[in-house]
Amino acid sequence: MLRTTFFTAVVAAAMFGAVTAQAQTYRAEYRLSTTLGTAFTWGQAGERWIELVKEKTQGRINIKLYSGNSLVGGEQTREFTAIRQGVIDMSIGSTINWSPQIRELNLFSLPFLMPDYKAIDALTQGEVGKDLFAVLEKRGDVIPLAWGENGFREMSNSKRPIASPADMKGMKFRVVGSPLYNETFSALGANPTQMSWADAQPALASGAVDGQENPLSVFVAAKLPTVGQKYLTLWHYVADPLIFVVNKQVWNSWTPADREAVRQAALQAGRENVEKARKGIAGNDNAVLKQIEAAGVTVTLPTAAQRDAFVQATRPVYDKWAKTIGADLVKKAEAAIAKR
Ligand code: X2X
Repeated sequence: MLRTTFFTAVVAAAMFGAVTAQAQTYRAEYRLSTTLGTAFTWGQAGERWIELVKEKTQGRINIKLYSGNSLVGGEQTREFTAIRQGVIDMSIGSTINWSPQIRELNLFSLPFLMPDYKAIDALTQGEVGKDLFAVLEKRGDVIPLAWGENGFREMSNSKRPIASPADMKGMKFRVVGSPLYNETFSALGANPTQMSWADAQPALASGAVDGQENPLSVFVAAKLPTVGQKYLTLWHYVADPLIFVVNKQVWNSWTPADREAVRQAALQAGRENVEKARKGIAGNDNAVLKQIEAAGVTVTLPTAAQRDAFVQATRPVYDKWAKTIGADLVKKAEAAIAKR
């Protein structure tokens, strides 16, 4: 009798201890940041990651989505710093938005580095992807888990069809807040202005800027033809992969089994996100383009010679930034793309 009571007490104490330990380390809710919301594939990837984590951890890890970079007042280029500082626990972020803090991520913004989807995959799914994850973990204090995709960035404007750098002369473009974009658009003869996505939409609507560049899926979901973006040039000059990350301290507060569950959830949500981001755009499936043309947009597909004029005009910017990114990393990326 006495022994049984003692045993029960020990078990109870152990169980209670486990519960308190969990209560101390696991928060009731974790904050996941994205730039675009659930009307876009990017925000939908956030919802999916949350759902899969909940399922795979039997509800131990609950996450809330903060889209529009609302935890940093919409300032998407400050997101990475906020993850590092623990203001944001998890994120699905764009390589463009994090490149002011992690210079190697400018790789994907080198003009005309990646000619097609296979080239993106050759980087993200190969050695280059691993190298970038190592950089993020070492210098960024985050745990990178999986790749997603925003897409190839195409240029639109309200003024005229663009088939050459000369057509861009003096045109005002909203660009993302990475200095490489300013230099690229200046090299093309345009007049770039850096602003957040939150500021870009009213600026396009009021005509404060003439054009912008974003993936076709964003162009459609943000209804850019309704704010006068009537000319679209398919030049595929850069593409921005997305990266699923968790703040290092938050990661370390979870059990190894839960970490693995979060990783598997990210990998699955990432794969689904890439597939969704390419749907209607890749290969012969051009449903998205048809939808854009139906909205009265004039679509320009530059010829090889026309495309080459954009490549030549931006080559000095490429060469300059290759040094900033790291000559070895850029060479490795070029070799992986050549072999794809
Ligand atoms: O701001 C943009 O253009 C967007 C939404 O594509 C990014 O966050 C990079």
